[in-house]
Amino acid sequence: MKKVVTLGEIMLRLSTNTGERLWQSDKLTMHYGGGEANVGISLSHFGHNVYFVSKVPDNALGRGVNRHLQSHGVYTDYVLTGGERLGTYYLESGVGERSAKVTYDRKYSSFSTLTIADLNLEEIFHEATLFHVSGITLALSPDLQELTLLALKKAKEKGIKTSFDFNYRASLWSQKEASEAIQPLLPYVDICFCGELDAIHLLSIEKAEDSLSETDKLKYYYDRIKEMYPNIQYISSTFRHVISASVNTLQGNLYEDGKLHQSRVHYIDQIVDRVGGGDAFAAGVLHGIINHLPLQQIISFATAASALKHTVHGDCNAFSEEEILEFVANERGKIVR
Ligand code: KDG
Repeated sequence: MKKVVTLGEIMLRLSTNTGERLWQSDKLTMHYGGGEANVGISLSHFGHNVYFVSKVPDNALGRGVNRHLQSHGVYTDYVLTGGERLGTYYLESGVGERSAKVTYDRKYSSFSTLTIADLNLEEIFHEATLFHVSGITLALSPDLQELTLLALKKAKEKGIKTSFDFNYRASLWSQKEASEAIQPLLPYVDICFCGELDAIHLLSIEKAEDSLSETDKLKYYYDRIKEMYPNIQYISSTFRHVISASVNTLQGNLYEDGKLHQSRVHYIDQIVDRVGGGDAFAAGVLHGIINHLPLQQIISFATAASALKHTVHGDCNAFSEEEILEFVANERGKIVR
């Protein structure tokens, strides 16, 4: 089976118990997480041969990362060792009307020192079918921006499908910095995960008319993106409506060839942990595209994968393809009409 390659930072996550502020916590729970690692882990659970490209320190935490990835079936051949430290992030859990809060402590991380000279892209992309990366990686250093652009170009040259998730994180960089870094990459992207706010603020697309429905607005943004970047074949995102920190609705969207395909609306009424929900969704979409599945089936599967992720602790999806298909078939997600 061909390889799937994802590139990004994986961090130590330390989270508070529900109902505690970070500054008052005396116990934190440990997980590992990172956007592109989470996507890789999901794809591994869906049966793909996933290789994660990253850099971790030569210490117990770096070894912990490798163990974590391997325990989910992800190959760590291209997880380099070096640098000073593993990036860390703290998650203060949300409750009721108070949403969760992320505090990063990732400056000078091992991954942020990764450069193009460290990687043999020819070898990494040998026998690969898909390469996925996100805007988080671009935010971490100018070298990583250069590396990502070169990697996307190389993947395209080799006929590998490329996937990019905007994953804009306001605490890492400004919208101006993000749009300047993201726009030059998009001509090399086949599949892109981009929401309405990304289209407005990072691609400078004029705001849609207020009178349009949410779906028609998204279709308008996706039509504009397709005009700007005709190379992008698929564009995808979710509508997430926050009712409280533990109750959300979720609906997936997948656009191809001028048509928008939508999942049913899931009503998730007991969110355990919503971090990584977007990554589980992206992995579901990529899984369907790699396997050439019908678009309606892809979007139902991806949205169900994301809904299920909300029910487990930690950043990564822990459900197999069979479990998600069973969930979809049983219509177990509550539907809002
Ligand atoms: O998408 C989930 C990620 O945001 C989380 O796993 C941590 O990669 C992360 C980041 O940079 O915020």
